[in-house]
Amino acid sequence: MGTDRINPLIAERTKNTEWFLDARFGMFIHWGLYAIPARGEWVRNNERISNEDYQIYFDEFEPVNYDPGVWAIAAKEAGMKYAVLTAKHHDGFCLFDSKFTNYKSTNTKAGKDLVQAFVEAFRAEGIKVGLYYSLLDWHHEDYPAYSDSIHPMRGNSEYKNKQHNFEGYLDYMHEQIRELCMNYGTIDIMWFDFSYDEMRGEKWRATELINMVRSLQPGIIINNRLEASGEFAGTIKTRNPSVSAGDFASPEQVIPSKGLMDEDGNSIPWEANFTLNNNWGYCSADKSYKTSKQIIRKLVECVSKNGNMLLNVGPNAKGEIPVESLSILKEIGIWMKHNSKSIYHCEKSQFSKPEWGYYTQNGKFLYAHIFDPSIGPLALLGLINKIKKARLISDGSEIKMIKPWNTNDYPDDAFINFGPKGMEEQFTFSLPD
Ligand code: FHN
Repeated sequence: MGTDRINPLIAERTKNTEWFLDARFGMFIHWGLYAIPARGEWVRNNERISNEDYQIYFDEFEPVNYDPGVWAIAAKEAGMKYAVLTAKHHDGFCLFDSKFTNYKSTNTKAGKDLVQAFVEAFRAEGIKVGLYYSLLDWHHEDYPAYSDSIHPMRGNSEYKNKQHNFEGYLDYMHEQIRELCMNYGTIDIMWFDFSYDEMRGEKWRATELINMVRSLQPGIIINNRLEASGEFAGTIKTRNPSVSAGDFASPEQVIPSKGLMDEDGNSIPWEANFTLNNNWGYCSADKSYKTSKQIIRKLVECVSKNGNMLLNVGPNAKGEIPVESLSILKEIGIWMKHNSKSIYHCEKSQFSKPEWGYYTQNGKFLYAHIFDPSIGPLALLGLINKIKKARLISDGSEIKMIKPWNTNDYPDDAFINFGPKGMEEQFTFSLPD
């Protein structure tokens, strides 16, 4: 599938999005020191933990069971085509051997560059690799301390009375991103997080940063969060886009109702990121996991609207993906084994959304995803003369196309009579060339 149906300005600027739009499904991995307190990745902020108290987790960090090969196989078997790991989250802890800080995994009992192990393991399974880098940094002394106002802590309250040199922090940030672009081979995605209030775009020296990233990694794609933030993560400026507008929008925990278009109505690449429970980072008490069926429906809905899904796992302090997450990924993988051709390389259909579910389409193949189990014979409004044949995706069996007995009642309708299976099926319709 080409990017010709994607915003021409974005397609022109980064032809790199084609694999991304075909891949449709990726793994997000939030992992770091916060896995030890096991109360989510914002624990340091939420509980106003002091440097001294948070240092305990640095001193303890020893993921004895860290094996990114296990993570990669779980992602592959779930049908995920790319993975994004937090190289540095807001707490400032670096999972990579940066020469600009001592606050890094190689100085902990982990004793290794966790990013290096991640990229090697996932590439070995044929999965593209992305790195998440937090613009916020609660550890770095030159990141502005937060104000005791309505905003959640952006910096470290212990530095509140300290003069900080924000340009110095930006130099640090840019140099670390240079390290990530130079030291780990081909990086397919750079996932920045997040801009806020007045802190966006050139406040991060974004043009300089993006030009550097693209010069070192010409094939990379970059999300929109150097300019956008949570509430605006679903936007990319495309008329006279700035260099740092990003290559894809990044709505969080929601699916845009109509997909995402730019000011001219052209579709823009987007990727909705979701947690499996309610936490990005490991949270031992949070057992509110979504079901595999809920995830699959979200994935289908994303693709039906020209979007991707980035589904998160939060490994624990030992380096293990929680068993509940593994179980859900396995179930998704079983569905993907039979139905992935209705996901990969697919996009929004030329036909309007049916009331019983979603269409996805790949060229002359139209895929019907039936989510409303209550309906009887399936009426395909206005498709009767457009479908050559129909098959059940899971086993390829033929679905007889039966014209309604009284076509006066349903002009141009085609009914597909459910067999005993009846519900929750996916159908392939091959359309005439
Ligand atoms: O604050 C982060 C959060 O911890 C997590 O990384 C999400 C993932 O999209 N991004 C920010 C919230 O928007």
